[in-house]
Amino acid sequence: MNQLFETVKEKIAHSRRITDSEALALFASNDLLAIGALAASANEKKNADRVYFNVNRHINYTNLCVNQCIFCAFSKEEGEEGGYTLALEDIRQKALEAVAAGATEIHSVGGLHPSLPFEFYLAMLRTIKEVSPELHIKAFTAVEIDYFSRLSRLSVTEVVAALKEAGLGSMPGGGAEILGQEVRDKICPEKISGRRWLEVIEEVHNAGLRSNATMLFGHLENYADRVEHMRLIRELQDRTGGFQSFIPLAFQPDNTRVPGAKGVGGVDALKTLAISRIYLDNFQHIKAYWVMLGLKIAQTSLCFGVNDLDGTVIEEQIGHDAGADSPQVVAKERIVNLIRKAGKQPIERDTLYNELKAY
Ligand code: V47
Ligand code: SF4
Repeated sequence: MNQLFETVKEKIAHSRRITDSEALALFASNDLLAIGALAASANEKKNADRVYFNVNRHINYTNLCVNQCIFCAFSKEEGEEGGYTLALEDIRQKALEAVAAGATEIHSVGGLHPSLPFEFYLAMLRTIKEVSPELHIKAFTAVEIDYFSRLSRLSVTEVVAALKEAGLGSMPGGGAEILGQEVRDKICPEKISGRRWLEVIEEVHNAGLRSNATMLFGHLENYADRVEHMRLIRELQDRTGGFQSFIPLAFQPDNTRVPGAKGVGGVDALKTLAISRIYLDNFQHIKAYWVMLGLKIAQTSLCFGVNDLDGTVIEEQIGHDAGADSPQVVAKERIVNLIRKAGKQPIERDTLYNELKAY
């Protein structure tokens, strides 16, 4: 085994973190199986053979957005064909369907709507809670929170307090993309800066809400950008401990404006998931979002350091608008089976990783 793998193995065994240059060297290596074995051992120490999933439903309340990120095939401008905004009654219906399907979580995000008032978002949360107070609402990215703060002229802390009061339970990890500004200037110039994303999340964690963190990879970024992104996330986790899981999102190129976009191959996907497990030593959970990865790579990633498969999802739009060929919904039994066939133990969890049922 070469020196790099020896060093990383030693570090994992002694719970010491790897450096940025070691992470970069792993990205530069083509020994996918060696990287995967290291990630699997790091995961084994934290999670043994437990693999988590939940039963959830997505509600994308609007696709109208004042930003125009070039990687996004979901958003529309006001007046453009295909634009929509759900009424509170539609949201109620979707929450009812979720409860009927046994969901414990609603995952809700949307575009930055040009004119809805802040009260709409509070009403949306209350509507879902009226359907079932037990449903956990994981909603709004740091990008939306920052937008609400400007819209309502309230501070981030005040916005979060109002949303919590109306029923918000935690936040998903979107909007992070690649935090380095040079890449952001190319792929999402109107979006809040990487620094602002980190600032908002820090305030959210300090207000007592947990969140996830994502990384959109496979567009215009290079390996150094990925490592820098993970370093910023690892440093924030050191300060707050408020992140639950890290989710590398494989870029889907269809209907986007990313020049020369080709999408992410299986090797890059598995390598990136594995390196994130090794590098992010202060994360308990690394999630493979099967919508973007496809079910086969998501399942395979369970042997490469991943310990979470997200959920049953239902009605995902962001990835499918950009050409994801994964199903719209996966039955709980299918997820359980995928995990079992990887030789792991399926655990149904709630959003905060309380174990609901071991299979
Ligand atoms: O922020 C947009 C990404 C994100 C594309 O926290 C794209 O549990 C791939 O954050 N190809 C939203 N990705 C989704 C998200 C998420 C998903 C699942 C679970 C959780 C969680 C969070 O989707 C956006 C953006 O980074 N995205 N367009 C695309 N063409
Ligand atoms: Fe709007 Fe989000 Fe799409 Fe960017 S990624 S255009 S902020 S919906």
